[in-house]
Amino acid sequence: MITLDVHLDAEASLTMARDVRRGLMTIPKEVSPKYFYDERGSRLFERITELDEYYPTRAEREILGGRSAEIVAVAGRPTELVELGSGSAAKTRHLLDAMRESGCLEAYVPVDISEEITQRTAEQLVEEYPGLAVRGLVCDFEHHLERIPDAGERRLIAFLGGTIGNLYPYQRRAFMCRIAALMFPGDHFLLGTDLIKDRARLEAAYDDAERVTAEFNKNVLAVLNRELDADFDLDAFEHIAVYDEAQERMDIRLRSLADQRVRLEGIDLEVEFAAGEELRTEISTKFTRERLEEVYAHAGLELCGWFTDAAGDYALSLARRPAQALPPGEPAPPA
Ligand code: AVJ
Repeated sequence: MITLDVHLDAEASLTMARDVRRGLMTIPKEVSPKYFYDERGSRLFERITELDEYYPTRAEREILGGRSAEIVAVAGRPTELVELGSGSAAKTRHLLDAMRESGCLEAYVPVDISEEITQRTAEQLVEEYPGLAVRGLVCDFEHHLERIPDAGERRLIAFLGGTIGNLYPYQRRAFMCRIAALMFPGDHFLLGTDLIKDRARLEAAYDDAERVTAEFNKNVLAVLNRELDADFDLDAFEHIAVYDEAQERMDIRLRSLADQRVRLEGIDLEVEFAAGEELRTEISTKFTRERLEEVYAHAGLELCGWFTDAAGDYALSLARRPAQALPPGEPAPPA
């Protein structure tokens, strides 16, 4: 009942080398947030999700816990749940439960970068959901979305957690178009997004009193030190989190506290930081319903469901391919 399709890039470390080199040579300097999540980074993120100031994880859990039955109904009782970035599938169970209760559940397709976690999750789920087929896909879904099997009758493709907020608009548009290209009539896309709110709450969520987010942010330098044999001094940088109202996103950076030179032995690169110079490590885009309607429309999709927590802090939205208007005289496609 379990199959696991592994498409891990043998060149992942080459990709990182190229990525980091490009990021450190551009102005302003940046590194991708995907390098936050080594073991320590993942543990720090877990702690972030439990902070008083960081509401998105709790808000998403509230929505999934309370409204999964409705989501499944609006999505047309999907037979298959495809989850991008499934991890341990902690929140997924709400959706799987709702699908089971409505009698439509047949398959779960977790898509994740970690083979170990995906295998473990698959084994647990076939025990918890007798008869469930699990077809896991281990890959970096930024690069291998097209490998997602299209066997399902009606699929719900879920991308939870608000990770889409990490993408720049041009990356987000490309990603959404590729999602749309995977969708057959009857398929739905379920997306988790944080919503625009007052600056004070947004900035507190990314600069908590316990300084866990600061540690999480600086951890990316520790990853570069280990993976690329670099000599970043974590104490020579300060955590910065500001809300950019014009761009509707949190802008998260590390500010150099002194003039300094850093050597990355592994990619034979030396970079200078002036005192006060900032290295961007992450953006986290915030949305409104109207903005999401635009995001979907650009990819040829339409918003067909909107679910928020009681406080209106976070949204799960459902999108589908609109019914195609046929040119006059054109026969209807086979059902
Ligand atoms: C996992 C990308 C959704 O943007 O809120 C949390 C990551 N960074 N605190 C977010 C994060 C700093 C988080 N996402």
